[in-house]
Amino acid sequence: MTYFTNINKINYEGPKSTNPFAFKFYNPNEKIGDKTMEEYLRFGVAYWHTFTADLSDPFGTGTAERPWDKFSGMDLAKARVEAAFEFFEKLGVPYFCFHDVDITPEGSNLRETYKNLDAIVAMMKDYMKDSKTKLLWNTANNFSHPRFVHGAASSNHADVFAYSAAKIKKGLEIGKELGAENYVFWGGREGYETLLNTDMKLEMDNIARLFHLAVDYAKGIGFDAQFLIEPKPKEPTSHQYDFDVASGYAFLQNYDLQDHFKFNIEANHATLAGHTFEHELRYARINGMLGSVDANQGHPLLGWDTDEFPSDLYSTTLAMYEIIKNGGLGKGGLNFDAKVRRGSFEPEDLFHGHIAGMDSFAVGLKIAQKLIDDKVLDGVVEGRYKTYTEGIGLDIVQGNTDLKKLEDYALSLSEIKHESGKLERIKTTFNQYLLTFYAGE
Ligand code: XUL
Ligand code: CO
Repeated sequence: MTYFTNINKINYEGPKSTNPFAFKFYNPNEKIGDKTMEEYLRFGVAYWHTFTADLSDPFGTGTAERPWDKFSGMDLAKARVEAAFEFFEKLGVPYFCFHDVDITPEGSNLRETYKNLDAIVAMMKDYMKDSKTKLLWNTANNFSHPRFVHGAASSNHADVFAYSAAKIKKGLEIGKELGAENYVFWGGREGYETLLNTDMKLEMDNIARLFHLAVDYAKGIGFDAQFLIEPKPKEPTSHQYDFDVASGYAFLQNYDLQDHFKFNIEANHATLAGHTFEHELRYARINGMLGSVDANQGHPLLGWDTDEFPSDLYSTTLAMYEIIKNGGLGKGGLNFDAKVRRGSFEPEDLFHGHIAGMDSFAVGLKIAQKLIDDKVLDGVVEGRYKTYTEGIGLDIVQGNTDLKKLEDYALSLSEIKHESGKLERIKTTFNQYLLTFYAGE
C-alpha cells in the first residue's frame, strides 16, 4: 500500500528551484573534500517523531493526520513499517533510528512485547533487503511506561532494574539482527526529582552496572555496534545524571566505561544544559568521544526540548565545522530527532521538515569546508596561541619547566603585551562566508 501518494522522489534541483519537494542544497553525490555529501552527512529519520508520534503536547491532544492511522494494534505497527520504507525511499535517506516501543505496541507482559517486536523486526529485515536505508541505531524506551516512574537502572526498585536489563538485552539482539551501526542509551528517567529521597551513589553505580552488563552481552553475541550515551541535563527529571558531555565523560571514566562508549550529541539538549551545540561537539571531539548527532534545534524563547527541525545555518555551520575536524562521524550520523510543529499536521509536512533539515546541514557542510580550506578560524587560533610555539611557552607545553624557572621568568618581565581578540572582526568574516556562499551559488 502507498501512503504518500502525491509525493514523488525528492531530488536535488539547486538553489533556484521553487519546487517545495526538492532539495535546494543537499546534493547527495556532490564531493566535499574527500567524501560525498551523503557520506559526510549520513542522515537518519527518527521513527518516533515521524511515524509514531501524534503531535500532542502537554496542553493538547494530537493533531497529526497520518494515512496509516486507520489501522490499530499490530496492523498499525505493520502499516507504519510500510509507510516508513516508502518515506525513506522518497527522501533518499541512508539511515533510520527507533526505540522498541516506536515500532510495536507493548504487550500485556514482556513475553508478549517480545513477540510483537519479533514480528515487526522480521518485517523490517525483509524491507531492508530491497532498501538502501540502514539502521543507524536502535534503543530501548525505558522511560515512558509507568513501571519506569522512578527510573530504569537508577530505579529504587530492583525489579525495574531487571526489567530494564531485559529490554536492553532484547534491544541488543534486535540491533544485531538488523545490522545497527550504533546502540543508544539516553538516560530517560535516569535522574532524580529531589536529593531528599535519593541515594545518588547507588543510582549512579547501578547505571554503570547495567552499562557493563550491556557491554559484556553485546560482546558475547558478537554485536559490534558503537555504544553511545546521549546527555541531557533535565526533562523529564529535574536533574539527569548524563547532564552534558563533560559530566558524562567523567562518569564513563569513573566507571571504566570510556573505551566502550562515545556520545550521541543532541543540539537541543546542549542548549538545555546552557551550552551551545558546537561546545558539546567540541568537548566530545577533542577527547575522541564524538560518536553521533541528534540533529535538531531548540527555540530560543522556550525553555524546553522543542525538538525542532534544524534551520539555523549559523548553528549547522559550526556543527559541521566540528564534524569535519573530527574526520566525519565514523559509524555515527545526523539523526533528525526532530518533530514538525503541532500546527504542521499534514503528512507532507514530514517531507518539508526533513528537506529543511537536510538542506540546512548541506549548507553548513559547504561553508564549514570552505572556512577550513581557507584556514579562516585555524589562522586566528594559531596566531592567538603563538607564544606557546617558542621560548617559555614551548617549555611549558613540552614539560621543560618548573615553578622556580617560571618565577625567574616572571620576575624578569617588565610588561606583558596583549593583542586584541578581534571578536567582532571574526564574526563579520564568518558572516561574509555565509553570505558569499549565497552569492556564489
Ligand atoms: C529525548 C531524546 C530521545 C533520545 C533517544 O529527549 O532525545 O528521543 O534521542 O531515546
Ligand atoms: Co535525542
